[in-house]
Amino acid sequence: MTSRILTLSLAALAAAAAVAAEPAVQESRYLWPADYMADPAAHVFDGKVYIYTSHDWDSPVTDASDGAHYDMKDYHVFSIQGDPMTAEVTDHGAILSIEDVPWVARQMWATDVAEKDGKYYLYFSAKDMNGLFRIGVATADKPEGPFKAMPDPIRGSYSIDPSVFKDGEDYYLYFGGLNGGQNQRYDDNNILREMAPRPAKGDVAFGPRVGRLSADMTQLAEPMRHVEITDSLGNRMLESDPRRYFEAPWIHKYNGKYYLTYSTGGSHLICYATSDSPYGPFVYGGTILTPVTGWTTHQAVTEVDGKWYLFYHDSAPSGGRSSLRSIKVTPLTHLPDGNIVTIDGGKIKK
Ligand code: FUB
Repeated sequence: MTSRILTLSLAALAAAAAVAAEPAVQESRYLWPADYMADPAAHVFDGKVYIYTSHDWDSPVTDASDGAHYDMKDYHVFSIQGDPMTAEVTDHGAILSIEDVPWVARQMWATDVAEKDGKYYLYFSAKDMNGLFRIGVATADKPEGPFKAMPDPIRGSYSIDPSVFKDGEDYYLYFGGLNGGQNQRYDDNNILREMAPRPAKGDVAFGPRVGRLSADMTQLAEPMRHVEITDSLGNRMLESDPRRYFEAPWIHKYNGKYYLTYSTGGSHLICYATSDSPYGPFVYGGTILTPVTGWTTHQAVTEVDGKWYLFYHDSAPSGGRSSLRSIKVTPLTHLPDGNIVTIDGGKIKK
């Protein structure tokens, strides 16, 4: 009993220390001030950085209870040749819209793209006719599209925020977001639950899910698994922990380690956790980005010409309207011990 109390209080101290780390105020760049774009996913294809985004607009939908005000209808792509902080940004326009996908009813949320054998696969999350988020795939011969959607979503897929990580010959699909993102509605066997409340404060938090993609990139080759995230003492993160997973999984590899970065939702942080396996378990490492202006925070961590960058969004240009976000980039630093320097998200205090 005593050792459990000690473990719990050590975990609480570690949580407080990690959240309180002093952030670095550093240069950042809005990439496309002409329009509201969100959820950037950035990759280098053919020597250029391609940034795939969801597209915010001034929708009349104001119901925030399940995220309905994130009422997006299409995806866009931008490219940069050279330094992401200074080089010209090219707008390639809309690459996939609701009317192009027969199974989609509304809310085209976050997306990501992977390349295999000269073909490009766009993974996207949107609601079907039953109001359930599913993950779809669209294909193209060029990174800037045009993309053509498969007629149906990935078999058995659910929830939001797909991101794909290539590891050798294998591609892994990560996804999952709580609340409006519906992750909590699916059990360990990926079965939809009728009654599915969020875990209680003292329960283990939900993590993202992962599954290896099939050779043709359009289905999962294995059942989706829960990704576990622990603190540095090996304890699974609890729902009450401000560092626990909420949405926006993204994997990058650095010095042989897998880094999972994610949003913590209501505590508005981008955090990271590391592992020796793409399946985890991942051990919490720290905060990458402190809160930005606006409710959501969502990131991609990408290496460009030997330097690392954080692509993200905030709602400062729209005066803090959470569903009108703008994409940004800033340099990201891995320290020699593998930790990542915390960046100040610059939340505007009202
Ligand atoms: O853009 C809609 C949702 O907001 C995304 O899917 C989440 O990651 C959050 O950014």
